[in-house]
Amino acid sequence: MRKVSMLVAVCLIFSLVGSYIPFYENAILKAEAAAVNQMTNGSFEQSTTTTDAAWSGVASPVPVGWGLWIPTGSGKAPNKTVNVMLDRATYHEGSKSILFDAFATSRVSVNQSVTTVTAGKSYRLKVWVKTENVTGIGAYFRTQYYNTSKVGDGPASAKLLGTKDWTLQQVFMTIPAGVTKLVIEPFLETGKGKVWFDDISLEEYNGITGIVLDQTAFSMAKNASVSITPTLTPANAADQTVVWSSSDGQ
Ligand SMILES: [Ca+2]
Repeated sequence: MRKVSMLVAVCLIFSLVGSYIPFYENAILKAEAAAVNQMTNGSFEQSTTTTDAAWSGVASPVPVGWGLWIPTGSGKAPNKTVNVMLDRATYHEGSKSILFDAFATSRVSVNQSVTTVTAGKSYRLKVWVKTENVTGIGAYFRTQYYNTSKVGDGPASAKLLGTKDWTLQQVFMTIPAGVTKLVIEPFLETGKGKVWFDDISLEEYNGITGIVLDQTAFSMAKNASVSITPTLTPANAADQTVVWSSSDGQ
């Protein structure tokens, strides 16, 4: 009997469309659209000249609500390789963004801890990014879960290289049990060039944030059957519809 290999693809319906939406789900979507942004100064519009230790050596003003991280040996004075500043000429919204200008290879991030997240709830993190001549590993953002100490890594965005106009990068997450703090870190990882971040929002999200299959590769005989079980996160999501498709109908 001929053996066939099958690729299994799973598509999730992240949004419902048009007239198929019952009135109560429409109400949920509207409520979601009005969700509260959990970030402080995700717009980088608020600045202060009262800097904390993290910003020492950086010309003020600096953004309210944000810390700065430059590891020793990668851009810290006196061997400075990067300038971090509010940029009033380039922004996605309002009149400012945060700019990392790495004139030599740097590792650098700004960071914010959000303590209003709730374990078991799901969130969508949206970040606008612009790059100019970025080399190295790239510009992205990462997230980390904490309670009194680090619990683990949350989702991270794709890494951008080269020159790209404002691009929306977003991730979805369900806060693990025991986590009381989410750290959000726009990042330039071991590279050169300019990267801007702006218009960052973290909002509650009602949809699926993850899917894992109990098996992802197998061989089967033609006309045989096999069961694949998806596990969705969060487990109590209201809409658990999974759409299956095949790249080979034979
Ligand atoms: Ca802005």
